[in-house]
Amino acid sequence: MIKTRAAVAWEPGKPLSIEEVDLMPPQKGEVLVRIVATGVCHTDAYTLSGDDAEGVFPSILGHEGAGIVEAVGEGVTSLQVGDHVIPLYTAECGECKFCKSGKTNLCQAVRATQGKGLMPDGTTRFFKDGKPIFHYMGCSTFAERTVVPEISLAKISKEAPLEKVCLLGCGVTTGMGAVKNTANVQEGDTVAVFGLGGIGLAVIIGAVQAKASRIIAIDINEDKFEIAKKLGATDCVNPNDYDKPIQDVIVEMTDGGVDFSFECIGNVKVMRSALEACHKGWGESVIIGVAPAGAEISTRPFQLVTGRVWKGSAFGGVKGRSQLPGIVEQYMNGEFELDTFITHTMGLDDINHAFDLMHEGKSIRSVILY
Ligand code: NAD
Ligand code: AHE
Ligand code: ZN
Ligand code: ZN
Repeated sequence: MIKTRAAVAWEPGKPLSIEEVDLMPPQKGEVLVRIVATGVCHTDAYTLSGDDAEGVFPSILGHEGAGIVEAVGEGVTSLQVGDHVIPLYTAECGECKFCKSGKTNLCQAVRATQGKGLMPDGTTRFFKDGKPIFHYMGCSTFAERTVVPEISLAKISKEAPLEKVCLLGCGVTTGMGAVKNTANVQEGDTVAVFGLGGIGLAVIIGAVQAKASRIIAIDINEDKFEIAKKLGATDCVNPNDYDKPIQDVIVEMTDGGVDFSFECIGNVKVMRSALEACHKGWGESVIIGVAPAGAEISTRPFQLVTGRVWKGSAFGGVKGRSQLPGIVEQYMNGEFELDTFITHTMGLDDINHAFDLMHEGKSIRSVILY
């Protein structure tokens, strides 16, 4: 066993506990990674809250990290000690029906065990006093050292700053990818973005890259508007300023609705607004936000009959092993920035403060530096 520092989620709704845990060496097809930095995403807070249908406890959360390979298990051929990597919650085996389909990034090779907090062989690598601690989304980046399947690691340039590109492990890739891969926004299209956290702001970057003519940024926290405008939002709207539904406001602003909308909150009522803010005949709405267990979406079927399209996007439709290294290169070439997202940095001991800042609406991303 190796010792590692980790933030353990012992039970839902309780602060994380920073402690030393035991970590088994990587087994067949697995890799030991020293995490250098990790972002804190709203999905970590969602699972910690107890709202996640797949939430299991005790577990080590975190899925937006970057690190360095320290050891490889038997049979690992694509990675070696010293490689720089980003853990993937959407693996890419290249061999399953999903990978081969050319239609989706949702590799299923390890998804079933991953959703139960287990490694592909059905056991855990983390222990405390001999008792297993569950993994999270196949990543568990809130541990200084973690074990991850080989197919759940993207090998990236050693030149890339890990304390920044960790954000490409989830939030920024998700938002930009949803615009490019899921929606395929074109020059001149109009876009509405609901929720201006790390995901919504990355949607704005993607929409600017796609040369959208109008980017309407929507949030109930007006503190988010300055960054949204800096990144390229053309209009900022607070739904609380109106006494009619926000979809009616957007439809009026855009001569019938936007070409594309993105829900980046995880609120099923806002998902409906985002769909109904789309233009009759062709408007498409992409759900990115993750809603609590049991929540359901609804709208009048007439909304779809009359040409609006409802879609969803996971990890921005990006295939992690084959495409993420290229996205890291794009960042290195200055095609987009990450600094604006990083409003706070802190050590692992202060990780609960990162959750507080998120809940208070004061941060975009807190990055934990080990
Ligand atoms: P965040 O908490 O940083 O941002 C959410 C934003 O939504 C905040 O600015 C908040 O003020 C705003 N908001 C809340 N309620 C609102 C309302 N009623 N109307 C307008 N704005 C409202 O969260 P994040 O890290 O950006 O994540 C956003 C969502 O995306 C979460 O649900 C997260 O779980 C999900 N997510 C999904 C994927 C995916 O692959 N599908 C990836 C990452 C995150
Ligand atoms: N466990 C949840 C589902 C959570 C979810 O939808 N996760 C997104 C990524 S969020 C990253 O911050 C995702 O990629 N989903 C596809 C997948 O295969 O999980 C539940 O409802 O059970
Ligand atoms: Zn995330
Ligand atoms: Zn696969």
